[in-house]
Formats: sequence, C-alpha cells, structure tokens
Amino acid sequence: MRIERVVAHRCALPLVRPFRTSFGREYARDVVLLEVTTADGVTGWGECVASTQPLYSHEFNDAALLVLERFLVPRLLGRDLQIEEVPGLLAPVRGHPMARGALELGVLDAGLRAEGRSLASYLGGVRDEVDCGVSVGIPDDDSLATLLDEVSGYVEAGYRRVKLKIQPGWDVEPTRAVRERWPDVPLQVDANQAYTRADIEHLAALDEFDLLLVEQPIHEDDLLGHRLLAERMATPVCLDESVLSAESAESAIDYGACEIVNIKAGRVGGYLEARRVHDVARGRGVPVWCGGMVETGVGRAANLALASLPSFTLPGDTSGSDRFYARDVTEPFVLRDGRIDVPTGPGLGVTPIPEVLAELTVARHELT
Ligand code: OSB
Ligand code: MG
Repeated sequence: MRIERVVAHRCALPLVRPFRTSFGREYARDVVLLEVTTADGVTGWGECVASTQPLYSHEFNDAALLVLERFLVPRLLGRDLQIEEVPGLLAPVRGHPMARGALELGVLDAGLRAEGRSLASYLGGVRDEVDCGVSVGIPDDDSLATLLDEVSGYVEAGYRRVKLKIQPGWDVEPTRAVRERWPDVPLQVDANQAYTRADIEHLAALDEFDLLLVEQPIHEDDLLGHRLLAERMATPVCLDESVLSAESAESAIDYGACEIVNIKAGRVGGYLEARRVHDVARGRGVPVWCGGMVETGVGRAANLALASLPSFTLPGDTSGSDRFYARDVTEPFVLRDGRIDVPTGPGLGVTPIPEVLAELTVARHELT
C-alpha cells in the first residue's frame, strides 16, 4: 500500500465526570485522530492517546503533532509498504511512542480494510468478546460516599473488575470501604508512580483486601523498588508506565519487578509492539491485561482487538464508551453482561461518524 495523505483531526470530548488521578484532573479529552489515506483511496484511522499536558508521560498532543508532521509521516509518505514494515521505518525516531502508535494504527486500519480483514484476526485474537473492567478516579470532593456511589453504578452496570486510583492519603481507607461493601468484586489499585521505596510497608497494608494487583506504585525508573515491593507484598505487582517495549517488559519480568503487565499500545509505540509485549509475557507465563487511555471509539476498538489475544486473562480497562463519553466519535461500545464484543469488521471495524467528528473537531492539520 502507498500512503498518500495524513490529516490530523484534533477533537475535544467532554467527559461525563472529571477523571482525577495522582498526576492530574481532566474534564475533557483532547484527542488527535489521524486519517490516513492510501493511493487506492482507502482510509484508515488512528488515535493518539497523549493529552494536552505531559503528565502521564513526557508526551503531549502539540508535540505529537509536530513530531508526526516533521519526522514520522515523511518516513512513510509515498512509499510502497507492508504493515509489518511500519515499526522499522518509524524506529529511527526515538521516543514519542504515542505519536508513532497513532500513525501505525492509521496505516494498519487502512491496510486491513483493503484486505477485508479485522484487526483482531490480524493480531491473533482468540476471543470474540472480552471481560471488561473500569478505572475509578479519585473523587473530586475526596469523599468515600462519592466513591462508593460511583463504584455502585459500575457494579450495577455489570463491570467484571473495579480499579481504584490511589495516591498517598487516598489508599487504604477507600480500598477498605469498597472491599467491605463488595466483598467479592475483583478489585485492584493504580498509583501512577505516586509512592517511593519508603512506602513499601505502608503499601503492604493493602494485602488484606485480596486485590488482583497493585499497578505502578513507584516511579517508572525504579525497578528495584518494585522488586523489593513484590518481595514484601502478597498482592502481585503490575507495571504500566515502566513498560515501554517488549525488551523493557522482558527485563522487568526477569528482574523480578513485575508479576503482571498492563499493555497499552500507545505507551509502547503501537499495536505490533504491544503484541510483542504480549508474546514476551506469554513465554514467561505472566498474565497481561489491556490498559486504557480514555480512548474514543477509534482506540477503544483497537484495544478490544488487542485484548482478544490469549494471555489477556485479566479484565482490562476496556470499559463501555459511556464510562467517559455521552457522545463518542464512533458508534458507542456497549457492555453486555460485563463484556464487550470484539469488532469483526475490516480493520478497526468502526469509523468516526462524519457529522459527530465535525462537531467535536477544534482544529484540522494537513500533515502531508
Ligand atoms: O494509568 O492506567 C492508567 C487513564 C489515563 C492515563 C493513565 C491511566 C488511565 C487509566 C485508564 O486508569 C482509564 C481508561 O481508559 O479506562
Ligand atoms: Mg496505570
């Protein structure tokens, strides 16, 4: 296939409620959707999962647009290429995995649409529906009542696992409150690096709540800290921000810093690298699950395809579209009995609805 044109649609999607983590609070999603058109006139879509500010990682959308326009898109433009060649063509550009992942996804979608093949089938999916979990932010008013009210809505909606965002001062108490109210709900916590090695004893207090895992408690560079925590805690330690490639996943697992892996394609540079992370974990008997970055239907469709691979044995942050959006850019993904169907149509199986996209778009950039 030959890539002829790439257009970035920068959209603003209001969230149904603010999403607060240890690193910030968002009221709306600032998202870059890439429209990739081939010389044959086939269009594919990709989503950049960065935000306005570099708070989760170093990436942010203004920088992603710049690196796409100046360094990434030119590497693919006008060449006759196969999907498998994309990571290698983009690899000389260091860093910016979310920008690279967005472009790769647009090309993947276009290429698979041309072949009439679904992303799940291409990646090697083995499930036609996936178990869904939900990520619950820190309440705006810091109140346990607000948290329990929100969790209650998700439990009633049928989610198969609940993940609580934690930070120092918001950890043992909220986890206890949720565990006491729902003794059997599969539960886990995510700190987004908010703790240090000095907090290991404190974190070990979470062992009494029978959690599935504790996600990225310590700084992403501190693999020793995670290993020491894993040795001290019964609850499995899971890494998110520390895992930037299949190589870093392998290193963290073999070092003893990581017993479960959260896989996010944007964090590792795309869905092909995400599959490599899966394969590394699989080879070591390490379970994985699909993380989320508050994706629109474009990225959500791709995550559902990824989560259909065999070692995705834990429910992911693959919630229904209505967890974040009253109106998504695609047809919404809807939970049925705590699961969502893996899209079966060509490529992503969904596309942005033109009228909705136009309404949500704040800027359009021709990147070619
Ligand atoms: O650390 O998993 C995270 C959202 C934005 C940035 C980082 C994270 C999250 C989530 C997942 O917790 C939210 C979702 O998409 O369901
Ligand atoms: Mg996380």
